[in-house]
Amino acid sequence: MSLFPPGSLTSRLARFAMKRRFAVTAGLVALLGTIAVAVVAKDGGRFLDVRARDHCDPVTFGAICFNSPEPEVTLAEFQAAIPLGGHEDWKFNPGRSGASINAGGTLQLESDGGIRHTFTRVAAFGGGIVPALNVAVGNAPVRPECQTAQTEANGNVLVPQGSVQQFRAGTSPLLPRGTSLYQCCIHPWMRTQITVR
Ligand SMILES: [Cu+2]
Repeated sequence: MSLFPPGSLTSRLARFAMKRRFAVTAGLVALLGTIAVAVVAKDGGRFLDVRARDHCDPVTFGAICFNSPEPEVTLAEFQAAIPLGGHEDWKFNPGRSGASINAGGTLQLESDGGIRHTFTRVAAFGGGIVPALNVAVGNAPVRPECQTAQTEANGNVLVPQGSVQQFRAGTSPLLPRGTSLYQCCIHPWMRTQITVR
């Protein structure tokens, strides 16, 4: 993108072309999104780092994958893993065993991948909003929580590429006291649990 001087006609045309391409392929992003999340509790339980991870390869995934920190997994490899439970590089950190944080602490939710994900509090794990990817979880029915607007109030937030979001444990509707289950509504094998104590 630095090939053209900022503001030049060539630069503007290049940006326009990129935007058009993105719009055309945006629908595919949902099919191919990935999350990996890493969680580390620090400061005596007052801070929890949660990552949504993936390793999408932009060359084969196309425009739905960008700024991928580790572009190691091709679209074919990703697709081959769907019937086997979903690609293991698409995950939250902390993983399924989860983590805990003290009430009043800060959960930082960060994208660590090249595809968008959601971080959605669910009453039980289930399917997401992309039928083709629900094969990875035995075609489980779509979770109703995945069909709400993506807002903190709904406990259903989008994790765009490059994003960093913070939520207050015990106060945010996303993080009530007790143990909650979370999944990605695009890649439903991405699951974790967080306890607010
Ligand atoms: Cu995901």
